[in-house]
Amino acid sequence: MDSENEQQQQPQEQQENSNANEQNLSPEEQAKIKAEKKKAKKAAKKAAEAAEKAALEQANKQAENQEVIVETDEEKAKKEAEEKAQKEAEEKAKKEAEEKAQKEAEEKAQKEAEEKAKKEAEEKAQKEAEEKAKKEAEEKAQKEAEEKAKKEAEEKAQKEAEEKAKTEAEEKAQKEAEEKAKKEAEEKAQKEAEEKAKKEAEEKAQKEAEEKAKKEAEEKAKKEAEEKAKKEAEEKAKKEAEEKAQKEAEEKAKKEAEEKAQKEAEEKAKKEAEEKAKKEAETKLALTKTTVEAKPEPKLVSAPAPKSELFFSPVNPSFPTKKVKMVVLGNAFIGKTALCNRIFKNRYTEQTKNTVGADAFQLEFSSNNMNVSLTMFDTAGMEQYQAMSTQHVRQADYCLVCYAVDDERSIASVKTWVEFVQKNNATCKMVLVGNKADVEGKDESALEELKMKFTKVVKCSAKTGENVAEVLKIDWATVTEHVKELVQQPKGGCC
Ligand SMILES: Nc1nc2c(ncn2[C@@H]2O[C@H](COP(=O)(O)OP(=O)(O)OP(=O)(O)O)[C@@H](O)[C@H]2O)c(=O)[nH]1
Ligand SMILES: [Mg+2]
Repeated sequence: MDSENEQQQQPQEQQENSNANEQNLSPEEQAKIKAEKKKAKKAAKKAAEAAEKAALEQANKQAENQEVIVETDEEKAKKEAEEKAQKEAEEKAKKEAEEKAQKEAEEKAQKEAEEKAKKEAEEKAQKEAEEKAKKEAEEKAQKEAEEKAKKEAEEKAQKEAEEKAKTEAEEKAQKEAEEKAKKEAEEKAQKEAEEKAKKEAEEKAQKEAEEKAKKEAEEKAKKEAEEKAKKEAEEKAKKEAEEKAQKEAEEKAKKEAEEKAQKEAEEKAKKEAEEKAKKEAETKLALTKTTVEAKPEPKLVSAPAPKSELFFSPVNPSFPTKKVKMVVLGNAFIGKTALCNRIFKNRYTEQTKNTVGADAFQLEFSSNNMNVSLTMFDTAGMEQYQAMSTQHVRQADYCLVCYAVDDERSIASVKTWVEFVQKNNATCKMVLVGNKADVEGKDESALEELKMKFTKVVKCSAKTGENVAEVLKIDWATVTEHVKELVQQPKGGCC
């Protein structure tokens, strides 16, 4: 009985649960469940009908089997009771089968509906959860994006603010540095200006002091020089008077010698000219011969006096005659006298004496349709005799400025001799003669700048005679005949 109650109670609870569940469902879902239930009920009814049919068939079968049996009353009552019991049992079984089928159908339908509902609910829940999750994810992403954007914006703003601050700081620093530099430069400039002003003031003071001292020294020196000059002038006047007397005596003697030499030369030339016409054919041969003979002998000490034909053609009476005065200048011991001896006498002497005063050489020859009457003064190189050289230079048409190629001092003195000539006779022409070319020479670079002052530059050897003839190969026509008057000029040697 308890189990029966339980069985009756269970569907009721299930019904209640079902109703309760249905109440939670949507109207569509409830309609769906209802339709399912209807379907289950139909199926249960069908099952019950089938069971009833089967029980009926079985009872009919049993009745057929028992028809042949002769029944008694007892047996008949029993049989009816049994049939009744069986019928009741069958009805009960049928009812139970129907109930069970219905119950099972309902349970099945309920279960399926629940499962379906559950499934749908789960799907819905899942869908919702997914949507929610998706939504949340989107919201989150959006939020993150916003936060990121916000953060980036903040960072950007911060960065810009920092950069701005940095730029401002840099500008400020630069401005400060510039102002500082400007200030320092101004201070420096001011300082330098002050120092410069100070220095200039000091220099000015020093300069003034120096100028003052210099002026005082100059005044003192001037005073002393004046006194000295006065003294020297007195001494000089005295000396000059003495020298003048000596010079006049020398010139007189020299003039007499020159006149005598000139007279002799003229007579000699005249005689030679007369002989020349007669010996014309022989003269050429003789000249050639003489030239050959004239080749200097290194050891020739006292060669016979040569004729002027050694270097020049003889005078021609039909030619006009030009008188030329030449002066040989240069340091002592460079071979001036030796050179004159070679030119005028074709003679060379190893041992010579220093020239004292001056020696005169006379030579007449013809050149380019004119006769040249050449007087050459061989001056003394020694310093104490240079006063006389001054006089000769003043009257000269030509000067041979000589040096010895192996004598450095004589090379260095060429400049002084040139200045000496230019000072005393500005129009005088000059030939530069480097003697002793037979020996090894010294550096002559100092002469380079002077060479332009000479009409001719010759290197020769009085000793060997080499190139000596070149010295007097001059365009005599261009030489202005000397007409200068002897003008008394203040004395003073150059060297
Ligand atoms: N090797 C060489 N020696 C020479 C030459 N000419 C002159 N001498 C020598 O140089 C020395 C001086 O010669 P001088 O002719 O007396 O010299 P200077 O220039 O007339 O001297 P001062 O009369 O004192 O001015 C002598 O010993 C000569 O032998 C030359 O061409 N070659
Ligand atoms: Mg001499």
